[in-house]
Amino acid sequence: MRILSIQSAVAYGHVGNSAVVFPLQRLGVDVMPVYTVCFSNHTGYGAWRGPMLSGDDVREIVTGIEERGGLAGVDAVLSGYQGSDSIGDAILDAVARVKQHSPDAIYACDPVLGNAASGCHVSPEVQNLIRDRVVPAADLITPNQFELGFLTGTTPDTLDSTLAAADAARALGPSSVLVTSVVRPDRPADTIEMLAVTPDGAWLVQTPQLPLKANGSGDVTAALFTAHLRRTGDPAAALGRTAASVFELLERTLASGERELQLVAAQDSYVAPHASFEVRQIR
Ligand code: PXL
Repeated sequence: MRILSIQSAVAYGHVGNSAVVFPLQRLGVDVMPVYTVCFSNHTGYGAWRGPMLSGDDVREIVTGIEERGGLAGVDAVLSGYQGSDSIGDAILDAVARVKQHSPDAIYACDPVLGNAASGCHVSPEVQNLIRDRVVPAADLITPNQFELGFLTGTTPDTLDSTLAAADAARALGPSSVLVTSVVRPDRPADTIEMLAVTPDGAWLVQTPQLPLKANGSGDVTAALFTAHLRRTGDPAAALGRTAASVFELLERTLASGERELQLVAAQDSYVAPHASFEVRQIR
């Protein structure tokens, strides 16, 4: 399997491509990382150093890959946090070119906008670009519940309203939606759920909610689900495997006391997680 992944690079810690490349490689995926920023560390620290690339820089790199024949045989294009609207345009351009060379490729878009706790943390231009142009071009999107609400102009807060919002998001273009955080009022204490909705049905998985918020965990979730769904075509299997791997990664990170994801130490959890969570088909 081959994935073109257009995301951030950080030297210290793990977000964007610096979070997803290793887990994907550990699963045997041939990843072509294209970087959108080259930062010292993620922005969660409030200070960082290093350059942002422009949309033209990203286009140049994708053109170079194309000239080597590297856009053929691509199974998926993956994108995450977009710091500027010129990057969004370059990603859309890359998706179109990959689909010319690889008609079966899917575009998996993590519509990174923010979260319920801290609100939106991308500019209004990027918010509009993602909602109006990027999401409609995607085959799979992986919003959290807050992002799902923004995309659909709704406030999903129960299982029914989250399912309805996922259907509304699918009406925008993407055939599949993974809601990476479902927090419904009637859930058991200290649990969190993920919901996958595809043309074939809807599936829910519940895991313990660990007391930590690690930057990059959403990036790993999106990448693993994309790879497993593309490889197996089985949403329930992809959901269960992703939940188990990410839970173990977070559990190990929590135990370490470190702020950054324990991405390398958790390497076996991508291939053969010990954890196993029931995946329930709800439609
Ligand atoms: O996890 C998304 C992400 C991507 N890129 C950069 C980030 C973050 C989250 O903090 O700082 C540069």
